[in-house]
Amino acid sequence: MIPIRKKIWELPNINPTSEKDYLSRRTVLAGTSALIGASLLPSKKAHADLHPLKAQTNPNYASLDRELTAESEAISYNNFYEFGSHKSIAPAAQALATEPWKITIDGLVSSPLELDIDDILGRVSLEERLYRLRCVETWAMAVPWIGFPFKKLLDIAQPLQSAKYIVMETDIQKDVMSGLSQSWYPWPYKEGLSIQEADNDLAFLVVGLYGKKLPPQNGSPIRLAVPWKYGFKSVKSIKKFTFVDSIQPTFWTAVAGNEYGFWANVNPDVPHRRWSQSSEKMIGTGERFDTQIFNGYGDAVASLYQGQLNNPKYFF
Ligand SMILES: Nc1nc2c(c(=O)[nH]1)N[C@H]1C(S)=C(S)[C@@H](COP(=O)(O)O)O[C@H]1N2
Ligand SMILES: [Mo]
Repeated sequence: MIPIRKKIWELPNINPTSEKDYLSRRTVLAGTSALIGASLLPSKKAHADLHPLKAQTNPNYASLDRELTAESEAISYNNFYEFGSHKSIAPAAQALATEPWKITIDGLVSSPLELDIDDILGRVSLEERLYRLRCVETWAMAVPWIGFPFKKLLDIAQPLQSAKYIVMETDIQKDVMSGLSQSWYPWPYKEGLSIQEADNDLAFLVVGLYGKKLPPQNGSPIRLAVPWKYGFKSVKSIKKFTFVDSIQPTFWTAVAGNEYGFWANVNPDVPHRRWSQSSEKMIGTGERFDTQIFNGYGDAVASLYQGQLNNPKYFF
């Protein structure tokens, strides 16, 4: 990210820079003014308005190898470029309009749908899962998400046989997303998964965290969590799911395709072009862990990439 206001624990040992580091001086200046604008708002706002949301913990995802990240950290240290290319976007994100929230499901499906988020929530049951989150920038968190398996959305969407991939798009709200004025970025934020990945039990659509509804800065009202992949795959505030037959450009592959790939599976042995991925630093405690292949979720997902474990294309 922009190298200002970094705290010591944000600085990994091998000087990783940001997803946008190659951008021009003009870009950096614009990003800086967005930062100043956001930090004028009272930071307390980021913690206001959290509504309780209860769900049983899925016993398969009830424990982790590390302590959970403090809730106050998870909701105040965020990547959400629509609100600025720095980590303190939570105050600005409070302006995100999330009611009503219509979701479009289109492309290669038996019939296109527009559903209110509440219609979808009426057709699934929520559960809590403790997942690790590994950002490509080498910081990490451990978060108790509340949501439902992505495969439930596949049941609702009814993709055609010809559908092979899903494109997910974040909402566009020009009036409150100051980042959208940075027109060199390919808005809206987009990400993608193969249908097999979305059908894997680990792929999770999230509507809450720490026993509460998702706050805007974490991607309310609905975001993805795919913990075996780098954090940028876990797209926030999703408005649209489009089923397609081939891999489409994503936000980050369009911005810097030589540094960020479509597959983005975590692998400590495949470095980023500008830094090592061998270890990670926990937000809040600063504790450092060795990064694990598939972020430690290999038992669940390695079979999706059978015969490809030595192919770097799947790991950046
Ligand atoms: N729409 C949107 N989704 C996004 C991003 C973003 O900038 N915009 N950043 C991604 C990145 S790089 C990370 S690491 C995670 C961070 O999620 P968190 O803020 O809930 O920890 O969100 C991902 N989802
Ligand atoms: Mo990230």
